[in-house]
Amino acid sequence: MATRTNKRKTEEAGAIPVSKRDPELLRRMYRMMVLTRAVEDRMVAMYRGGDLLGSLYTGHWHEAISVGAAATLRADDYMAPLHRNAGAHLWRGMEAWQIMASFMGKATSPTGGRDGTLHYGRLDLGSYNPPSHIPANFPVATGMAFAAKYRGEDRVALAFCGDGSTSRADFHESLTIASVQKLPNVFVIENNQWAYSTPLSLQSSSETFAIKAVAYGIPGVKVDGIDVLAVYDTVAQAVARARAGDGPSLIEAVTMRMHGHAEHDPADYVPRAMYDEWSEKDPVERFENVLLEAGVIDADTAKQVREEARQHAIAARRKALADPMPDPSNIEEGVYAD
Ligand SMILES: Cc1ncc(C[n+]2csc(CCOP(=O)(O)OP(=O)(O)O)c2C)c(N)n1
Repeated sequence: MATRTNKRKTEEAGAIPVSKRDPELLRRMYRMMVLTRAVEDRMVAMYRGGDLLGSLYTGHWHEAISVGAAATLRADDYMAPLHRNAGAHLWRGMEAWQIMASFMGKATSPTGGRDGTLHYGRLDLGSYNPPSHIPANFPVATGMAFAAKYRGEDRVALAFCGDGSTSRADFHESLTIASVQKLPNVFVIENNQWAYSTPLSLQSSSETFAIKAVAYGIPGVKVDGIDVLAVYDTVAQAVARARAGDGPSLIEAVTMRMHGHAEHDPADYVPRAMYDEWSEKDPVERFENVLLEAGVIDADTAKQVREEARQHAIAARRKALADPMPDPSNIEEGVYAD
């Protein structure tokens, strides 16, 4: 459920009954969440088996945020994701094997193997490559939104960042320029309790991250980040507001980082009790139960969707493994934009 942090009126997120929603959209969201989990689980095995270059960053327990938020966009909208958003990439049409090829530095990865392995994006899908410095994707999202407004297009730019990223100057600069220029931005903070080893108590003294919106004079909403329908409704409302020319919104979606910062990190600093508590709140399982209870899917369909996702991930690994590494003779090509 969403909690408003300023005085503007809004509908409660997740208030629309499942029976009143488009079943095709619900099933697609479910398939994408299951696929995201299957692809990332497979990639964890690939990391452990030595298939990948460098470390692996995953979005376990972020699936509802990535998929729920991306599902609100039109195909011609923009997205500026970060390292927890494989689900958002998959929703917009990125192939699972392309994500794997990126973490393997392959020539067929979206970057051609020319950038850091987690900096994959597809401009042809309106998805900007995550930058190394976080949240440097926020100023890029304001640039995208400014361009859309300047050209008289009703496109929206959705950007994601973590709780730790809110302590950086580019977060403040982006929200300032977006609010004073009334840019069509939607900023989603994925509050997963930790920024590497830094807990929330050392990150911010604000009651919530959403409340920071008050300083910029824009709506700020805190939403349950494991409830995909609550995320969808909250982001959809912000997208509609941005598209109508009413300016940006800030959304805090609360979840937990269920793996280490990356797979090399055993995350011994996270109290065991936190994992125990959050393991009961699996967003994929939760949505599956919602759909089962509402009769949108049955148990056989759920089993089939999970098995298809597993097979899809296995096939994606096979393709990425077989793909070539970059050709050293042309490695300097395509590095700079003309
Ligand atoms: C400016 C900058 N400082 C440090 C890093 C290294 N780094 C990458 S992700 C990360 C933690 C980010 O935490 P948060 O924003 O909460 O996102 P999360 O990883 O928890 O999703 C750090 C310290 C970086 N990429 N950029």
